Amino acid sequence: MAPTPAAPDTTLSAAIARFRERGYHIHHRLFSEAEVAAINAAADRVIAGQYDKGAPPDGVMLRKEPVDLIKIDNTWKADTTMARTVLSPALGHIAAQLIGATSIRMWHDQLLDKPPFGGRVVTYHQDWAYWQMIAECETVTCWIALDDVLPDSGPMVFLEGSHRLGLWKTPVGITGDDAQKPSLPADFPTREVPVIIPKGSVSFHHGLLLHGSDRNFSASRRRALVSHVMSGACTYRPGQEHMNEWMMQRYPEHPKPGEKFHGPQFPVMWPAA
Ligand SMILES: O=C(O)CCC(=O)C(=O)O
Repeated sequence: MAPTPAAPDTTLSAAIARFRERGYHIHHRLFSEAEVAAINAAADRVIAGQYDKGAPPDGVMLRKEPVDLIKIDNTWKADTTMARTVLSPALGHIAAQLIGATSIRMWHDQLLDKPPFGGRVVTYHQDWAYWQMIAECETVTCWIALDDVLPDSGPMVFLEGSHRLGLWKTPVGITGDDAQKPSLPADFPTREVPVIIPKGSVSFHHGLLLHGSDRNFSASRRRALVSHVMSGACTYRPGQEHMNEWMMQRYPEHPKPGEKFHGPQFPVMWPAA
């Protein structure tokens, strides 16, 4: 019998201070070539509407004509390989260390597929601005590259350090409107950091970090599987529409206002069971 592959060493040290300063952390090749191949095969099945868990994902946006951006939410409900990936303790452990949390829960996942010479501009935004039903900004986005990300394939671009400026104006959807690009205070030290990483690597960013991405101008697909996670201490605050608001109500066990998130919509990722 083949030996079980050793779990990756996900203990961080200096990276935590850099994350606080810059708002992001890049972890190279957390997933192997074989794992990425299996995830991509699973992603194609989910895009084709084949769900090995017998249930659909929570949200499906398939752009066929013209081929644009594919965005599927909560693939973990639909597919075993996707679930194993986005709920992995390795992601949870790294996220926990970055935000100083003792436990991590899934918020929601997202499969993003920008086709060759396609996709669309994702306007600069802060993830937590869309997640105001989480009362505390203790969230991390774990963005798993499923293809080598190239300078012209529409990489995410971070405005380094911008998470320290607090909550910005929420852009009006994914419009591609460059006028919505935030102009930070002139004396604020920042730079644009494109996330050019090989497949299997994971980029982690803070819920307040401003980031966006351009269209895919390359001949390759640019796929990513994103695990949006939160501290296990985060509490539910009603008032903003969100997919998770409707979905969690389907389960008898879900948080009431002011309670910590719990129930099947928000699985624990760390500590590992
Ligand atoms: O993949 C992209 O281009 C944008 C992703 C993003 O905004 C996010 O995962 O927070």
